[in-house]
Amino acid sequence: MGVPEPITEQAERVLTLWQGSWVAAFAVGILVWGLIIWSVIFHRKRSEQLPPQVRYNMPIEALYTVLPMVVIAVLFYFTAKDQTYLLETDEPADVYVDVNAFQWSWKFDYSDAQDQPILDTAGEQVSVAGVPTVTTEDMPVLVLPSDSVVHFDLTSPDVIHSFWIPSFAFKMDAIPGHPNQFQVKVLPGVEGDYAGRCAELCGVDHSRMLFTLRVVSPEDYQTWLEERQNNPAALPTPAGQEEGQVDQDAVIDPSPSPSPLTSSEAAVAEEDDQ
Ligand SMILES: [Cu+2]
Repeated sequence: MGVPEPITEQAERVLTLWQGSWVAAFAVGILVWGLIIWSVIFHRKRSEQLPPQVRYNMPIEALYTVLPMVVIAVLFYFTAKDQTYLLETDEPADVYVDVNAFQWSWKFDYSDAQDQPILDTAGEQVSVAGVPTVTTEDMPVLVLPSDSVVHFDLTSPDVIHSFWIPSFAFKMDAIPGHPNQFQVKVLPGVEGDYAGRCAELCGVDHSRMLFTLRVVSPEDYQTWLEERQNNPAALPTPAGQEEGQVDQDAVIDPSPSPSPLTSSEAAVAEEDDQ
């Protein structure tokens, strides 16, 4: 029903809850529709005589009250149970990623299984930073290993954003001054590219706050990581760094300098003016 194929254990749970809720909704719907159709067909107007008017039917009124409460209680039970599971962060993770959501892109900082920053040969943390774009080639790429537990720490320096990977069937807000976190177990065999978005209207370039999730095998992940560690210079240059390096001495002043008129010429010029 329009839900992307789940690529994490958590997403599978969300999908099950979603489908279970629909089954429950259809069961209630079929019962209600059935009763409506039954009364429409078998209790049509038979004569001009008014049927006996009944009120205060205690058993039926009690049923009206109790039955919806049972339905809500069951839905609540499964929702609360799954929510607790989805927000668990106790499992030791294989990869820790600091997700920095900013106006209007993402920066992903990588840490190892001990949550220690992974440093490159220049001593900087391995990270991926993006710029606002709608072009797939220009999007920042969040690389993650399959068959691994990944822990996300979400922060924002400006306004509230929301970290959303539709294939996770999950999103969580990145709120200034309020760190958020969640974990997923990425399933084995789901290598590929997936869409990533900001799901909170956060400003003029919100719609260009896109990224790509690239799931690779754990071996390819290690290769990618080592490549990034050994080539700190390979990081993309932040946009606009090339500008601003203009040699200020080479700038020609375009305003005309006053012409060196002699005093007589200046006098003639003055007379012409009058
Ligand atoms: Cu945003």
